[in-house]
Amino acid sequence: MATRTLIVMSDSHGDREIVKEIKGRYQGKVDAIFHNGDSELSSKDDIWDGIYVVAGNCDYDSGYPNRLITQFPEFTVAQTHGHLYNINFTWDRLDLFAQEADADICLYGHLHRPAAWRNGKTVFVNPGSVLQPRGDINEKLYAKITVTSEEIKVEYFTRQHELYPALTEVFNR
Ligand SMILES: [Mn+2]
Repeated sequence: MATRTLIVMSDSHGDREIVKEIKGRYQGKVDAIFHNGDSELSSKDDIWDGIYVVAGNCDYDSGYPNRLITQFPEFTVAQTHGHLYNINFTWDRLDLFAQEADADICLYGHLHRPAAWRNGKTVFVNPGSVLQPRGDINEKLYAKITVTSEEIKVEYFTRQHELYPALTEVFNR
């Protein structure tokens, strides 16, 4: 299969400039760009042309979907913010969502903490927050996912687009 590259950001909380910058940097050069919610922007904003975006708990604009399933020729991506799946307390419901979508990759946000982990066939990815990091890793981050027939690689980048190598994870397909 062709190598597919996905860019994933989340929880930009009103910072339109960083969304615009990441979009400008990658659009046309990668296979897809995702925003996992809590942008706090209008769902009608033309910044969303070409970005898969879902609703967060801080998005009061009702124009955003709560979840998106995006089908690529070789794999399926399920995407949701996470608050509707109670992810502060349990992974069970998010896992069920991923299983029902038969997802190879499940994208979420909400926790503002970068994380890449696998359960069953699904690789779960939280890109962290591009504005408000929480937890041990005090860095504003977004994620790049590279999918080949052999592996799913998850890498994190700073707002200056520098690789944050300590967080790189590689999962066999
Ligand atoms: Mn948030």
